[in-house]
Amino acid sequence: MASTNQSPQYQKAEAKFLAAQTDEERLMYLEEMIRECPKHKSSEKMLAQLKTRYKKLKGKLEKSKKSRKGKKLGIKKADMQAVIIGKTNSGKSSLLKILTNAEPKISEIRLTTTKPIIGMMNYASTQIQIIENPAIESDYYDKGLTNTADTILILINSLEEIEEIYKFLDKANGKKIIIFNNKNNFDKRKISATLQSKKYDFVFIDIKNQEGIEELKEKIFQSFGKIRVFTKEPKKEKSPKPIIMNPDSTVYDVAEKVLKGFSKNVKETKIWGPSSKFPGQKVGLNHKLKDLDIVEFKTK
Ligand SMILES: Nc1nc2c(ncn2[C@@H]2O[C@H](COP(=O)(O)OP(=O)(O)OP(=O)(O)O)[C@@H](O)[C@H]2O)c(=O)[nH]1
Ligand SMILES: [Mg+2]
Repeated sequence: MASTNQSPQYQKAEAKFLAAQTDEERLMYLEEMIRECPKHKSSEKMLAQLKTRYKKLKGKLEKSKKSRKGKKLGIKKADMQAVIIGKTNSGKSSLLKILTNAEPKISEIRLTTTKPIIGMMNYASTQIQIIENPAIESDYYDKGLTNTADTILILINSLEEIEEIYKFLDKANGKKIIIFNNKNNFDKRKISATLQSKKYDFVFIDIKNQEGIEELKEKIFQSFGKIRVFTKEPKKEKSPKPIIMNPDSTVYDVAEKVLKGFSKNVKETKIWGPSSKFPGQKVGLNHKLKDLDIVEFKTK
């Protein structure tokens, strides 16, 4: 593409084209070059070349866009998964950062988060996966992620946002928790009273002042409806980490899980905690457990 005898506008566009960093930019400047290229006989060949190049690049870009859209993000769903959704700038990344080990970019610039960001929250000796979904009003928002999450954390800065966000939840099955982040210093009492009267499950927080964060963590954990069971061996301390079970799980279920299918090897079971009549009570395999029970297995 010799640019001799071309107009200064064309030469400018060409210079920008050559300096471009991305294909999107290249495409934009190619378009400009085509526009600035003289349309007379002597430039015919050159114009044709430019157009071919433009078509090729455009095709390439469209293909990569499609494959990006169709590709699963490869997020491995944990036992307990919550997704944060909300409008841009509502504080989703700030919340993710305060709850988990993730280090998302936080900025007053709109649509800073352009792909889901995963964090892990340690709470009550359990690991909970929390994901920031990009803003609902953007192309980056991942509907599937919200639809499959166990719990949906709806982050808002004003009450009007609730209705707007609920429009995105027609196929979402998870538990919903409304989190009111008081960025604009509304009257906490009034907001809480309204949310309460509408029977929403909600938490009032102020990320900047770290208000309400512990209450929120507890609510998130409770939303999964799981119970924590510690196990122990005779004459030893209980396990530092509980195993996470569904409610109404029995001693048998726990034995199957920790002994990897060898519950038949259990000779005797003792329990401590909320489901026991007294500490160290001997129970059978079909005894139902409660949150924070400790189970001791004596095996053959
Ligand atoms: N004053 C105040 N500012 C906050 C609070 N929470 C977040 N911000 C600010 O609001 C801006 C946006 O916060 P982000 O956490 O990036 O918001 P986001 O929802 O992740 O936004 P996008 O990813 O861009 O859609 C940042 O400048 C934050 O510092 C808060 O409780 N109080
Ligand atoms: Mg963000």
